[in-house]
Amino acid sequence: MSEAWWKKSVVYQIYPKSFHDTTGSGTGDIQGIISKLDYIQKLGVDVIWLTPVYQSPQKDNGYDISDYYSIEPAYGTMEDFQELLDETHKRDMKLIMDLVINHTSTEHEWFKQAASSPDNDYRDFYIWKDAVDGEEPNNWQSKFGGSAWQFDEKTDQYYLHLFDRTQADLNWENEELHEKLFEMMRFWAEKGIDGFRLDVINLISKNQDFPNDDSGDGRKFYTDGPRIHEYLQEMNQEVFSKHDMLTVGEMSSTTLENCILYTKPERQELAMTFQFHHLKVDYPNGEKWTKAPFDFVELKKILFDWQVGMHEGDGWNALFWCNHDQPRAVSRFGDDQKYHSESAKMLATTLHMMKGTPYIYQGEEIGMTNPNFTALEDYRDVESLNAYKALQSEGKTDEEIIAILQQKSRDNARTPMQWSADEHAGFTSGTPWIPLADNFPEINAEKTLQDSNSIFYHYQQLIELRKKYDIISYGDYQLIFEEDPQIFAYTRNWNEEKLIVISNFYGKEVTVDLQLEKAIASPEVLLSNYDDSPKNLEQLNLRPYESIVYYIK
Ligand code: TEU
Repeated sequence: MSEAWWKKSVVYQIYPKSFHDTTGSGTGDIQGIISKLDYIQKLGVDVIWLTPVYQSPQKDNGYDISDYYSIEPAYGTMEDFQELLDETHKRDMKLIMDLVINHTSTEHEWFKQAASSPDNDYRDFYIWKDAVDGEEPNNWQSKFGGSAWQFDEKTDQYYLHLFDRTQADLNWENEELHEKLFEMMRFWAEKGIDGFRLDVINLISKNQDFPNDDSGDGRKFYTDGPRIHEYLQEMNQEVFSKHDMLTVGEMSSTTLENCILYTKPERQELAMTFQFHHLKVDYPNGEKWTKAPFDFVELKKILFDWQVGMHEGDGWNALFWCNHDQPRAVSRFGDDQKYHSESAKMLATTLHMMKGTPYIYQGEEIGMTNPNFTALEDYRDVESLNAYKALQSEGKTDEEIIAILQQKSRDNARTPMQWSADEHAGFTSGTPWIPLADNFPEINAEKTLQDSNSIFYHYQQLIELRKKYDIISYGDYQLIFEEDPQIFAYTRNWNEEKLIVISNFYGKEVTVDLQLEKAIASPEVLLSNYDDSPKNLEQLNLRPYESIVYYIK
């Protein structure tokens, strides 16, 4: 059986705005990425995912596209992009682009046309509704706060925006829109890119009755919506199937059942999916904007359900702890102070030994942390700024709100990449568009590369292991010590081989008895984050954040 290439791949996510600036503008650029390709190659990854670099007014850092066919001038030109693609390929890596087709910027030509008159040919590319009793057409809420409807005075109707009001939702009921979008996707595919990450792709099909949601914010009427599988199959037929692509769907509030359908090979929809349930374990009662610890046992349960469910259903997971919308993993689930290196490595091991395709978010490989900004002026993200206003209107003090943003803001992951101990961490010679975390003199790429024991080289080893041992890609998954409040442990089985991955998720020692495994004589230690990890599986004493991979054949 020939397996798809991306089942043995590891992906590195780049957020261009914060990666590397070569012009002194304070904003990263494409030439900056090219200048760091050797660094990325050294890590050993196979694929680079570039978050949006298309022309955009940047209200949501590129997720508001105003022209799908051109490169944002702040990042460079189409020639720069072609050079990036060629240089990536020269290094035997692949490049996937972000595709934002649930919405466009309101500065996109289609929207400008659509908003010019109710009779315009492009009107139906977007979702327009009359007021109901002088109010919004329904009670759906924007993911960034407030109503999902914006009134347009000129044409006396509302348009739908599930995100910012400058991100108008496209109307996927319109067949002509499909043609335009597929044509655009073919344009990029024909340039030679290797795949797409599809932004909130499971939100494109809306319930056409647009009902009020009596018990929520409306998401049940458009999440994994009525025609979503039909649309993805059409997209696959029209674009993906003609190229050997990695396609990863970003699935907002999705279900396991749907993700199996999205990724089961014979259905010909997508290669894999991102789901976010495991990253909501610090949202008590579903509430993001509150300061709260994470629920460890719940985290394990969710990952277990997805590991086992996708394995049994023949689906495929994208594995990740972080991206540009999430806080830094080491600050969130590890210890970004005393056990910085141990806990960053432990998190990496725990995730990379699971079944699926792992994603590394820029800076994760050096253990970048949340910046702990202390002033509102330091924040840039539209979602955080809206949350600030909402929390203020609930009566929270500035101090309380900053404490919440320090934990939850998307800006936590968006501070500039820490390249060196030089000024602005070597990110720019100008003024960075967003402040840096002030720990860059200690945490930076230059330093990490000089230390053979660093987090970077731990990631490098994890990637090498994936290449060497097929069991990591194909083995099954069994969680052990399910209810244990401190240990994250699982086994993988494949043919006659077995992996045991055991991690202490906390800063205090713990002893475990791997009773089940007593029969196993002498396992090989494939990887550990301490240089003298025990080989004896009975009465295993795990030090703070200790994490070990055992291999048995
Ligand atoms: O994210 C979708 C998404 O669901 C998150 O932004 C989430 O809503 C947010 O973190 C609220 O907690 C994608 C992109 O990754 C994100 O950067 C964009 O802002 C969003 O879509 C709109 O395009």
